[in-house]
Amino acid sequence: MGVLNVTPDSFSDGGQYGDVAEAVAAGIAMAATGAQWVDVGGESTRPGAARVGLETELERVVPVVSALAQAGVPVSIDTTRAAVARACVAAGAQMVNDVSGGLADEQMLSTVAGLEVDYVAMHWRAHSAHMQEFTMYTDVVDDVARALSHRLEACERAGIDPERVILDPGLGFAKQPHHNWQLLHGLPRLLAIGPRVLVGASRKRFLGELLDKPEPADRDVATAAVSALAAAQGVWGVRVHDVVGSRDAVRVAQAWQEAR
Ligand code: PMM
Repeated sequence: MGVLNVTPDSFSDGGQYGDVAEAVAAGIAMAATGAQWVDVGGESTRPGAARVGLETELERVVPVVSALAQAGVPVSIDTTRAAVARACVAAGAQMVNDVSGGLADEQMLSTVAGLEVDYVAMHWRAHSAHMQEFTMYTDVVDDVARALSHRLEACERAGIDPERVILDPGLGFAKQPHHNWQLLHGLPRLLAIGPRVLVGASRKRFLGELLDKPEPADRDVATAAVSALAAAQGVWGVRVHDVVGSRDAVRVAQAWQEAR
């Protein structure tokens, strides 16, 4: 899954695209180079980020989603708002990627149930402005697995087909660096819950801290390493900025597994 942030302030690629046409061209290029999904987001979730208004978010994402869908690119919409999810599915998106797993907007799960699209439910504790105040865990793998199981139950109660749900541990969201490593090591426990699993490690700070690389764009090799290892564990997808590196990494992992 390629990341297409149409925000002025995302942590690694904010402000990269000058206009809709540039963003659309970047999304088409991601699909052409191996992204099976392009994930369009109009609200930065970088730690400490303030929220954007609904209208601003809609103005940023709907034209890009619409043009990509028309070009035949499978689009997921990265939003915590039901109204944005609804507008983007109407514009052609086929998946909703909700970093709050339905907790930020009480209309989200029932809206998604009615839209009949795939739904990513990520582990989340608070909006980005405050999330790093909530990094206490008894056992992070156990706590996140339990929270994701509860979100899966909430999805089912709202009428979402469990086959449509994808779970995501939410690396970097209300997590300290060691929590992210423990969650990666604990992927088998998350996979055992049942649904497909998505991992979003791309360019995140815990990789920069490990390798002493303060620039997010210098973390793509590390990201590809995570992609290979996560693919070998059996995750369904990896959400990345550099599609080519992770596409190659995932292919290596696949060939390795298939030789069994
Ligand atoms: N991370 C970010 C944004 N959206 N969605 C999912 N499902 N999983 C993630 O880990 C995730 C996400 C933050 O990264 P960005 O600013 O590079 O988009």
